[in-house]
Amino acid sequence: MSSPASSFPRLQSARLYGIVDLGYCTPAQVEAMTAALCEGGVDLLQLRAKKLTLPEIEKLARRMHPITRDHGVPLIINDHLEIAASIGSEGVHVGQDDEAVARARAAVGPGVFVGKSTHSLAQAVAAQAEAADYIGFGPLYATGTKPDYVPIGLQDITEVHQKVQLPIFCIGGVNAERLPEILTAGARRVVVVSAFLLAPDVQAYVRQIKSSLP
Ligand code: 3NM
Repeated sequence: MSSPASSFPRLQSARLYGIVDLGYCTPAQVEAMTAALCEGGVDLLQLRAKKLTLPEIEKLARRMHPITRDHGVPLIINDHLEIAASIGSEGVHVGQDDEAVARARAAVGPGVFVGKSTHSLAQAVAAQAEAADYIGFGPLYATGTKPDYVPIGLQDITEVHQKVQLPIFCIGGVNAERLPEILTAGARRVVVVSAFLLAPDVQAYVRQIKSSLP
């Protein structure tokens, strides 16, 4: 039995998910990066800062939020439910080793969407049973952004879309060169991190990827 699909229309229509990852930019660059990603056309934007302290991350989130809000882009906080709750972000994202979806939802309250990372078909189906609002599915390719994970390849993309009715964002090594084969494999939504943040012209690169999505 499938759980009902996400009730957030903005997730249903979202195709391109960007992440401001502090592994690729400095805190001083966060506003400019946020603006470039939003202006290029990301539909969702996450803040991910694995090496900063909670107060540092909260400060960055508070600096990003007015920019994302001005562009109508939901801001999603990676891992830190308390920061999501305190700044009033539109979403929170949890990994397999983080809080269960129900606990995350209880912490952030209704109206805030909860996404979950999944790394196999079984985890994707389990996240749907847990009533996540969307899932990340990957890493499709080996990626320096999440170096300890074994890539899952493209072969399960069609099947995950048959089994899981939530918005599915394919992630891990996504870039403009690989996008055609990822879409041919059945993906409809993608997350792009390093390819965006390291692009010489971030806004133009985002626009290029966005224009290739369904
Ligand atoms: N999560 P890039 S892969 C943050 O599979 C993240 O859950 C993944 O970065 C997952 O676009 C990943 O630079 C890294 O490869 C994505």
